[in-house]
Amino acid sequence: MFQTTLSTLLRKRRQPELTCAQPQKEMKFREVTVYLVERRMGNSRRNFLTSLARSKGFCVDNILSSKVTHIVAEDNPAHELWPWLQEQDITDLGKINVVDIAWFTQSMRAGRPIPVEAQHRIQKPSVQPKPEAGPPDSPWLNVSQYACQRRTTLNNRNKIFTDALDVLAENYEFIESIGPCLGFRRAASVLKSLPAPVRSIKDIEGLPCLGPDTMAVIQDIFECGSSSKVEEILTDERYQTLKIFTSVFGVGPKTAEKWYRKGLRNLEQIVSDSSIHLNKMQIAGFKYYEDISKPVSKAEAEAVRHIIEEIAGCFSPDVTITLTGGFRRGKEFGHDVDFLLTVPGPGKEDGLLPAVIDRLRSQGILLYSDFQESTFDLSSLPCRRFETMDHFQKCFLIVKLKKEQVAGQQAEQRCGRDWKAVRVDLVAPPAERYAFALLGWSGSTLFERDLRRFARLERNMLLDNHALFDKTTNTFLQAKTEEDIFIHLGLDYIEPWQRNA
Ligand code: DCT
Ligand code: MG
Repeated sequence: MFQTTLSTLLRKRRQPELTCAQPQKEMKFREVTVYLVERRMGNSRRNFLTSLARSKGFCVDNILSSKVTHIVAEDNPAHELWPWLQEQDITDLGKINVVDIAWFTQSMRAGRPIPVEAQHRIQKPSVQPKPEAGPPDSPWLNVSQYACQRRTTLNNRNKIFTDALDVLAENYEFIESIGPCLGFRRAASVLKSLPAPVRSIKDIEGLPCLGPDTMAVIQDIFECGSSSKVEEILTDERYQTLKIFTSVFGVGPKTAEKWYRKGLRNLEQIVSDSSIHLNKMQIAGFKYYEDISKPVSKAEAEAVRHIIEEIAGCFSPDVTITLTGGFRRGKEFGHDVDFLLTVPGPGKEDGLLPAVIDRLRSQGILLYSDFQESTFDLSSLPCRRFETMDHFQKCFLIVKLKKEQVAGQQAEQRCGRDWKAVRVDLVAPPAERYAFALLGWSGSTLFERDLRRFARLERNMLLDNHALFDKTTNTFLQAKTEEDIFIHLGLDYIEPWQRNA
């Protein structure tokens, strides 16, 4: 019944790489000629990526000439790449797209060259970084301790370290040891923001949030290829069991620990133990475990959006629906789909979510719902605690998504079913609170936490999902857009796809 085992919950090992590139065969996309920059990428990876692209009909040239339309580089900071490109003496370099590997991998996934967007470009630096600032050997200068002052894309160049630190953080989360958990999360987040892989311990000396425990883990990985502390946790029965238990919707560390202490070790034992009383959320969590423990794809999220749009449109033609959470940050997969629903005009959102829920039910596609009425009251704001859920009208749902509704998916039969259960969160803030709600629900959790911390410690302001309050002047600061909030905080605007802290 529970097919998701620990091995699928834990990260997969990298596949071995090919050593010699396939020759060019059929060219499907004549308007695109790719050149892969070997420096930092390495010869074998370059060969592997060349073969991959050619097998998909892309033209990949081994020589950098003005015939090339896309120069693709991996782990090359702009201030290193651009001087090198300029030395290559190519005519019309300015007309060539200089892009990060993310453009390449997304194109491979799409099976066609995707349009180049701002986040793909490796911009020519306008000023060279000053070598005299910062620790002498560290290539990264002025990295902020606040995630909201760092740009963190999904292109994590230090996965080997951040995966290890995330295991340590998670292990502390299971024992509800908040301090050390946050310490490792912050360290991982700093490494995720770096524009290139860490090559030696010297590279990261002087960076914020990297305490002695973190440095020891990184040192271990440099010396032995892995951290013995992390390996120990990964093979620990307690960690493995808590990881499986907390993967069930509605099961947090406290409940998981309670079951573990009872001697229970797998999900079958939980459902067959008559002394265990499951709440409504957990019953749904077990019932739909096979589906909702699997990632939700972007195409599935879009299909859910269509359903909600159609239904909400019956409530009011003016309703707007915004995809938030990880998908707004550019993720291809998430554990759920988060939407913000708003209707212009004061109080116009009243009754919106109950109407949506009723209609999902009458269509026979509502598998679970937990509706929370709005308790929003501006006079009780802003709230000091980050962990507190916001007070907007919201609901946590499980809906039945028909495979035929998902773009690119056949109505295949899987386990005798043509549908998949998907977790969906809907939030309906008043329209005038939209910017704050959007910023709060876009995440990531650590980015949000640091925005609030920055507001409090650096600006004497209180920020939450409802409002921004200036304690110096005792006033609420108004905002129509996320940009307005960043301006109030005196922060450079960080795009959603740069908030993957
Ligand atoms: N959030 C928040 N307060 C909380 C929990 C979450 O403000 N107590 C924000 C941060 C992220 C956003 O809401 C959506 O939450 P999740 O769906 O849990 O996160 P996600 O980034 O969308 O992750 P996933 O892609 O796995 O769904
Ligand atoms: Mg989400």
